[in-house]
Amino acid sequence: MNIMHTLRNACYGMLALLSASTVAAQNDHTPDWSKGIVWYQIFPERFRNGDGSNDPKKGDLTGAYPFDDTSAFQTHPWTSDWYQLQPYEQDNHQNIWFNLQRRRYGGDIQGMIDKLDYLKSLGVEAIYSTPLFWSPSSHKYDALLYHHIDPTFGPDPEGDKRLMATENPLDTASWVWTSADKLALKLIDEVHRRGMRIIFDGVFNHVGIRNFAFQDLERNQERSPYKDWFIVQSFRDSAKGTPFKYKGWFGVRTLPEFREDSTGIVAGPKQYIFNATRRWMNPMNKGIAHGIDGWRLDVAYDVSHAFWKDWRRHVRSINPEAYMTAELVDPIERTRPYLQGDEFDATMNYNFAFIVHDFIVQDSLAIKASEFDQRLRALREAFGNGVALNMQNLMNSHDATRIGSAVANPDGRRFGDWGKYFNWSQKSNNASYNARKPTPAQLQKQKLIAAFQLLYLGAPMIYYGDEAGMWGSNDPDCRKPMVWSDLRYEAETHNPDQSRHAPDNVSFNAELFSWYQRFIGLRKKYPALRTGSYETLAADDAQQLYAFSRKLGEEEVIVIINRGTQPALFQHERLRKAGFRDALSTKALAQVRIPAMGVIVLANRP
Ligand SMILES: [Ca+2]
Ligand SMILES: [Ca+2]
Repeated sequence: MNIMHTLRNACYGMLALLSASTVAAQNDHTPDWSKGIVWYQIFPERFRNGDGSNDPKKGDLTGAYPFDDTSAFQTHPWTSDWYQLQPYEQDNHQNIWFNLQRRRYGGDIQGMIDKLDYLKSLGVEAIYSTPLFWSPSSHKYDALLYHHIDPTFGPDPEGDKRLMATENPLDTASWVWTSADKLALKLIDEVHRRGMRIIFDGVFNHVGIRNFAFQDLERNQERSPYKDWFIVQSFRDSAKGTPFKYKGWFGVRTLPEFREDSTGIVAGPKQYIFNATRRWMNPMNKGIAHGIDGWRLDVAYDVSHAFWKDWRRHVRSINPEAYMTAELVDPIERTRPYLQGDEFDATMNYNFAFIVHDFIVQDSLAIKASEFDQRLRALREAFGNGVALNMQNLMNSHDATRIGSAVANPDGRRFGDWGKYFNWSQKSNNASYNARKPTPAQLQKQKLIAAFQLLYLGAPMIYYGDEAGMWGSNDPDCRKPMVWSDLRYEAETHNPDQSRHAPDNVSFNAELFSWYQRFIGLRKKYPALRTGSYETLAADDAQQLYAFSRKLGEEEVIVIINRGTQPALFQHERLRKAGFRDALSTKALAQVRIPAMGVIVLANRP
């Protein structure tokens, strides 16, 4: 949601320096199962339409930007040209950016279940799904509630709505299990049956205007049982002449924010959040084996530490191995208070993305290998080894330009200048941004980045479709429908203004997929890459060559990245002993020559 990110960025400067130099707890408070695991982020509305009968109808959009639930509407054709306005869209006479936000492609939970074997074949070990709870938007960060899956993600939307209407949300005994809820439980079981894990997105700071509590408050004002839940500035009172006024997240009135006091989110919404948390972690009291494995917490910086500490205790009391990762886009010192052991196990590691972007995406502005090494080290050592192994090392997400487009736009803004980069990398804000298909040379950069991400210390997270060769500028273009090998796509030929360009062929990139698969495979083959130690072997500014070693017991893996424009030679005394071989070809090597923009992996066992 672009406006929020702009606003949020403006507020960063005002955030208090909570803990300038608190020493991180070195005791490991993180789960073991999630150390070094391979994550995959799914945006459900755009992943796979597994059930054409449940697709959202016009009324399901009510309350969501751009607030048009009267113009013509239909499920948008999955394989159509992204920037092309379809006839039903042309009817409303609005531009592409209005219509992109209004589109629904019909992705759902059946689609996720149908593609678990695809994820398994890629080597994915854990899934982070953006919100699944009932909400009118495509992204679902504006929830009606937290205790039901969106009915349009399940098999019987209208039946589910009738069932939910029988509940009193304050009385958990009245909560039903809808058909969409049950399909989500099936998804969890199918994930677990394949030896994988899944976490849900907890958006606990604010809700949408169709939220049950907010709607009741809107209607009943001071008489509402929810009158304390939100930040009400004045109630509607004709005698006093006051309107109903409340605080929305960053001033956005359609996202009412929960009230907090010194103990965190106040008692009413806190209890509701705790009840919903338990519901998805131990559904129907069937046991935690049938529940989600953890949570990703949206805008964690906008909820007080007191709440997160209580919430973590609650989560860990249900499942002592649960994983909690925070959305934080802050420098190390401001991130530290969240990772001391009593709040989160990790963050979405945007700081990792910033460093890799500076070294590999940028060309003339690229940092030196030595700076790359220093910044990685500072980040890796900031929060203790348990956290480092758990950090979600991502390159992009639903809130950032795709890596396939980042590599097609070097030497613009620095990714680390989050707010500026955020706007600059949106085609809607920056007509000169290159949102076209990356060239083979640009794709080679993505490959080098992916290899590094998949071999580095931490838990790499792939954003859906990066492995398939998808491209797109920042939101909304980073949320295109997934490119599948069993679907035939129209070429992209439309510019946002509906003028045309030469066709960009859209199809599943099997070669790129196997590149990702190959490096994930190495990660599985060599436990040193998952949980081993880390040592820099070379940070050569002249050649822009970077090499590191991962060791676990007797096993050692050496990774050499040549970010330079010329082939490079790598020599190191370590190579004289121990019979290192190329880990991919298992050939013995007389000398280690790395092609420009290439990577070599050596291992001391086959
Ligand atoms: Ca559907
Ligand atoms: Ca808040």
